[in-house]
Formats: sequence, structure tokens, C-alpha cells
Amino acid sequence: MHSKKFTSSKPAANITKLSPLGLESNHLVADFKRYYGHRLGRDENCRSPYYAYEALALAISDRLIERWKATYNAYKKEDCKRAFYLSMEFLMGRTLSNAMLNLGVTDVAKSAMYELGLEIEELIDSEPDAGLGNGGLGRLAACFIDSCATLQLPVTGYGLRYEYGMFSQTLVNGEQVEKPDHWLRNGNIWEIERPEYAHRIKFGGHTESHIDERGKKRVCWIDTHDVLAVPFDTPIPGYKNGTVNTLRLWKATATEEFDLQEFNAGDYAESVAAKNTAENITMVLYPNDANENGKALRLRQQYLLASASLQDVIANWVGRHGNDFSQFAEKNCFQLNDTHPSIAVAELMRLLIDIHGLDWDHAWKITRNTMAYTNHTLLPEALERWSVNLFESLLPRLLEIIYEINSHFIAEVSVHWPGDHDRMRRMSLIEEGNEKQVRMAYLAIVGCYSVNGVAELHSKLLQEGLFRDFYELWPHKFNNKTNGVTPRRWLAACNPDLAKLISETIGDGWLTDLSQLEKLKPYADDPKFREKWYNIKQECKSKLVEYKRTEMGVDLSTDALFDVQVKRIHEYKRQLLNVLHVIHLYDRIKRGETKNWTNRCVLIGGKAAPGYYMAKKTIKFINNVADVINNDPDVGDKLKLVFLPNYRVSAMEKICPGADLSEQISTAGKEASGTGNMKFMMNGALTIGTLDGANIEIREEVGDDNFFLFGLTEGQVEELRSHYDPLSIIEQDEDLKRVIKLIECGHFSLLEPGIFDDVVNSIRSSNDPWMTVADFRSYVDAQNRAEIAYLDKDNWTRMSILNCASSGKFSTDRTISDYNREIWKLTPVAPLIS
Ligand code: 26Q
Repeated sequence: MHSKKFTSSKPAANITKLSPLGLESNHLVADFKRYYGHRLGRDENCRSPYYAYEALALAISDRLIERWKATYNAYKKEDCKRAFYLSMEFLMGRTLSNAMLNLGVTDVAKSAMYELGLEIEELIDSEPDAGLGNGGLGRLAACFIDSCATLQLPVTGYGLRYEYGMFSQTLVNGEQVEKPDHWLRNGNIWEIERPEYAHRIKFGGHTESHIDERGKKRVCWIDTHDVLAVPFDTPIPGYKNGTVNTLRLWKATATEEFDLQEFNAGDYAESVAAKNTAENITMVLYPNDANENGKALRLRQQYLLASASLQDVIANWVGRHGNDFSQFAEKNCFQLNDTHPSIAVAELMRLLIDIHGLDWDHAWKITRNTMAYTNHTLLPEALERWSVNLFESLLPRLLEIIYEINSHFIAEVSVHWPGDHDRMRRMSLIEEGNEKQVRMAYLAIVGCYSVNGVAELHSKLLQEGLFRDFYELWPHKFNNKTNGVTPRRWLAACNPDLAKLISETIGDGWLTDLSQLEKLKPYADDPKFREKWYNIKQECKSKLVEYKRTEMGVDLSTDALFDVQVKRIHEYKRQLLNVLHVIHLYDRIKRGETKNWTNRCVLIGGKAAPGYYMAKKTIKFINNVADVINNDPDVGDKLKLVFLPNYRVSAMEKICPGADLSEQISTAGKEASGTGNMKFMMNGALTIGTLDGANIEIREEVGDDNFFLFGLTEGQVEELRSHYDPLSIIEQDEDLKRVIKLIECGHFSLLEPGIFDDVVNSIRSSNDPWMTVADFRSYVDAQNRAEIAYLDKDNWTRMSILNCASSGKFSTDRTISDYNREIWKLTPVAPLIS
């Protein structure tokens, strides 16, 4: 049949050579039609915009893929140093509009769709969010890889391809009800499965050691239950630069011999069912929930990510350099996104020693020169620990290696502080006690050459507090990298009208050099510019109102001050303080104290971890208070309180352009950085905030006159702790007393007596770690200053412009340049156009 004999299964160049795809409207229209009609098999009777989304997405994806290959080839040819961002979370949100922006085809695609009678917004909105993260840490990873591609840095993201992402939040009678997020139900056109690059991951079993032919001790990890990690790759385009990097997410599947073995045993149905054990590993994203700590499945996830990613990088290395690892550390580095992937420290040691035959010292030198760790929390209770017993049964070889790292490390400590046994106990990677625990943060610090916090204050507090002993031992390892957000998604794409005004005024250089927004500063005093700015903000507010009206049937007036707090619900973030203030405003209205009143819409959104009792109570509390206020005819437009359900990336894209006031009110010293604060600032909201996390740097950039500061400082909070007396604070504050009374007398729980007792008790307790009551007065005063400022529309707009103009520092392009200059030291590489 075939006249030609194939000697190799490798595709010939004539198969892989393709001519470049056009970026004009007619090219997109033609490709769209082909995908819609042929690939997807739809016709004019199909009413769902989802298929139109898919057809356009496929056309856009083709254009990414050709650039992806060019980037891949350039990195290969240059043999450049590479970095790998290891993260259990990549909170990507939607892809289509960002991909079009970065390819530079936003307007062309819009008119192409228009020509076909389609509204592109509708297509964009039918894409489900890739919600593979909890919040800040996961979204930071997504912004980082966007900036890496824009800066043309050879960085690959490694993560997990959860079948179910962050749960979707619904409200029933004001309470959060979680629904599974089956985001892959209709497929995912952006990913490419690459089974040929799968890796085998070991679990369980035991170790045996023997002396090899060269007299060296070798350890084998045997009788394991293996699973396969299969990569799915997603293209990550840079902004209009031809670079397309890779996000590689691992899916766990059963191994082939697992199938055979069980099949031969005769239990066909059971063996197929047992595949679930393997596939379960990447089934679901863990919510950030104290109740989920210590779960074996989470440790399996972490190890699968670390092992698969390291094996992948090493396989690549060995393919080029054989077993010569002498240059490995010069050419590779791994950034660990919190301790979640920090088992990578021990896994790299295992792979180098057990698989590639390096001796301990050589392997340790490589490990310590390739790994870098970012911390994202100051809460001691959030530091990851794993039971030694669990480790022993799941990852016995890794536990041995951790013990050996520890014994070398403790020897180092005892040289530095001879006889200081208390310090050795404090610093040990193993916490002694009833149940021995592995301290993952310490493993990360010991195994990495760089340890960073995510804002100036946070990094300082790590050195002085949580990691003090380690800072004294290795001060050179510690550094700060203040977070950022990508201005492409968080200004250009989500607020196109404002972006257009900015570009018309100062040119479009700001998109890749956000410090250029400074050029807007003189325009803050230009009445014409101010009017344009004001009109755009009002338009964004209208769109937000419209979005909420269709979604939840509430009507808001855009004349009101839009006061927004969206973030995970957590006591330290103090959504309760916000509600106390709302109740105080309500009380003022009821008392008739409404002279010089500023109408206000308070919008609060966020998910509570499913097992976090107080967070869930807070949601119920917000909804009950909202119910009373919004239905009281005395209140009318003066005050509205709305809980925004199912807060997620795509919701923030609609919310942040329409915010006037950004609530960043955590107890000082508790929020590592915050990144929502930056998105709001970039879109011209003013901040009301404490001296916490990146708020401090935001205030430094924009100036105290354009920021509503309140609250105790971190130092004052710690000083007050020993003699905190909320009851006397309440007693001395008439307004606060009335607010507490209203809650206590059941005003917001008439049909549900006592349901908010725990809420009131928590803030009245002298052990309240978040000291909500301590900041009440100062918060109310700051809110008052904001209200008065808002009455002067012109001056408010001026401050809004100055906030945006001062947000240049908070681009992840700046953050990533800092990481690169001080930690990774990569050289940018432009794609190879063949
Ligand atoms: C832990 C154990 C078991 C299951 C889940 C987890 C878990 C998951 C996610 C623990 C923590 C997280 C996420 C933390 C996070 O998002 N931290 C935030 O990181 C942002 C980016 O640096 C900062 O801006 C925020 O201040 C910080 O709270």
C-alpha cells in the first residue's frame, strides 16, 4: 500500500513546517468559520455563545502555538539558564481576552466577530475561569508567568491540573454553600496533553541499602505504589513580543503495569475502580483551610508536583549533558511558591544521589545553589508541618534524606552556637513532641540560597520574628520582593476605556513600563482630563451595577461612593470591622444624623474556607445586616450593603474598574502583602488602609494626602496585646456601644436568635488576636475623611488620577525584574522566527 518506507517515527521537517497565520480580520473570520462549522459541527441553530467562544479561542490558540515553537527553539538554541516556578496554585482565570490583548488582536477580533453578528463580550464571558488557586498566592503565580513572558525570560511554570478548582460559592439564606467547580466539563481548548513526557512517581514501599561495585553505599526505594504524572501544557504569551512560555500542569494517572497486575489477578472491575486511587491525587484543589492540614492526599499532591517537575528538568538536562551535573546549578533554578512544593529540596537530593549517582556533598551543593523560597504568611499557625509518621509511610526515602539534611544542619548550628541546645531544638527540621513533625519552612530555608518575603514590612518581620534564628545564621539569604500585578490583565484588559484615555494622553509605553504612568500626574490638575477620567469611572460603575443587577437583582446608584472589600474571608482581614462601620452608618441614619451625608454602597465579596466556622458566620452576618439595611425605607439610597457571591478572578475584572474606595483593613503585621490593593489603585480607587503589607508601600508611592490611613501599627498591636481590654474601649465609645447593642439585641437576627453571639464574643474577647475593636474609632474617623473628600468630586477625581499615576511600582514586571536581577539571573531571549 505504502510505496515509501519510513525509517523513523520522527516527523519530517515538511510535516512540521507551517506558514505563519494571518492576524487580519478576514483571517480570523475564515478560521472562526472553519472551527465553528467543521471542528465543532455547529450551525446557525446553535444559540449558545460558548461554541462561538471555542471557535474564536481555537483560532487564537493556533496563533499562540506558532510563537510557542519559535520561543522553544530559541531557548534550546541559546542553551540559556532557566527558572522554574513551582506552585501548587496557578489562578489563571480566563484566557481568551488576555491572549488577544497580548497578541495585539483585541480590536481586530472584535470587529471580526461583529461582522459575524456576534458580540465579543458575550463570547469572552462564556469562558469558565481556570480557578486553580485559593487567592493571592495563586493569582500572584499567574501574574508572574505573564510578566516572565513579557520580559522574555525563560521561565516555565509547574503546577497541578486539578479536575476541580476552587469551589463555586452560592448563598442559601445568606449562608455559603459550596458547589464543586468542574471547570473541565466542556473541555479546555488552551491545553495540550503530552503523554510522551509522563514521569513515574513513587509512593509507599520501603528502602534498602547495599554497597555497589565501586564500594559506595546505595539506597533503593522499593515495593512502591507508583502513579504516572502526565503533563498538560498551556501557552503563556508575552505582551506583543512573540514570546510564548509554558505553563506545565501535571495530571495523575494509573501506571500501565498497575492495570495489568490487577487485571491478571482477575478482579477486572475492581482494578479499574482502583485506578481512582491514582487519579484522585489531582482531583481537587485544597482550600486554604486549617481543617485540611496534615491530610495524606495533600502531601501526595505536593510530592507529585515536586517529583514530576524535577524529573522533567533533569530528563531535559541528561538529554543534553548526560550524567554531567557540573553546570546544572549555573543553568537552572527553582522558585518555590511558599512551602507547598518545598519537598523539592529533598527530592532533588534523592534524584541526584539515588538515580544519578552523585555523592551527598555534590548533590547538596547543587541543591543549595538552585532552590529559592518565597514565604507568603506571618501567621505562625499557617506554617506547614507534616507528621513524621505520615512521611515515613508515604515517602520513606524522602524522610531519610530530610533526617540526613537535618543532621548536617544541626552540626552547622552547633559550630555557630556551641552548646546552645535550646537553639538547636528550636531550629531543628524535626519538631519533637508527642507527634514528631517535619517543619517544611525550615527545610526550605536550609535547602535554599534565597528566602524572600512579599512586601517590605513582611520581609522585615520574617527576619525579626518567625525566622529570626535563621536570619542570624544566614543573613545573606534573606531578601524582599514586593508583590505586583500584571497591568495587562488588571488595567489594559479589564478597563479598556481608561487604558485608552491613558494611552491617548501619555502614549502606550506604560503597558510594558508601568512607571511611565507617572506622566499622568500633571494631568491631575487639568479640568478637561479630570472630566474624562470621572466619566470613565462613572461608566465603569454603571457596568458594575448592570452586572450585579443581571446577576443578583440589586439596584445601586452610581452617585454613591462605591466602597469595596473583596478577598478571602478571614478574621485577620477584618471584614467584621467593615460591617461594624456599616452598622454605625445605619445607626446614624436611624438617629437622623445625616448632615452632609455621602451616599455609600458597601460591596463585600469573598469565599470562606469550608471548615472555617468564623469566616462562614461572617458571611451570614454580612448578608443579614444587608437584608435589614437594604429593606429599611428610612435608609433608601443613603446606604447599601451588598455581598457579592462567588468572588473570583473574572469577577474582580468587573469589580475593580468600578471601585472608588478600596478596603485594606487587616490587623497590622498580619497581611503579608495583599495584591487586590494594587489592582484597585491601578484602576484609580483610593485606599482606606492600615500600615500593613504592601499598603505601606502604596501610601509611600501615592503620598499620605491621597490615602486614608488608620489603625495601630504592627509595633503598637504587639505592645497592646498583653493588656488589651476591648470591653473598656466599647464602654468609652458611645457609637461602638450602640453598634454592639444593635447586634446583641438581635436586630440583625430577629428570626434566628443568638446566631451572632460568637461574632460579638470574638471581638469582645481580650484574647481577640485581630484587635478589631482597638481600631474602630480610628477607622470610623478615616471613613469620615473619605466621605468628606468624596463630596468634592473634582478633588476626589484628582486623587483617583494620582493613585493610578503612582501605581507603577506595583507591576509584576518590576517584581519579576527584581527576582531576576537578585535571584534567578537569567538573560532575556527573543524567539527564533524560522
Ligand atoms: C495549606 C494547607 C492545606 C491546604 C491548603 C493550604 C494553603 C493554600 C493556599 C495555604 C495557603 C494558601 C494561600 C496563601 C495566600 O494566598 N497567601 C497570600 O499570598 C499573597 C501573595 O503573596 C499575599 O499578597 C497575601 O498577603 C497572602 O495572604
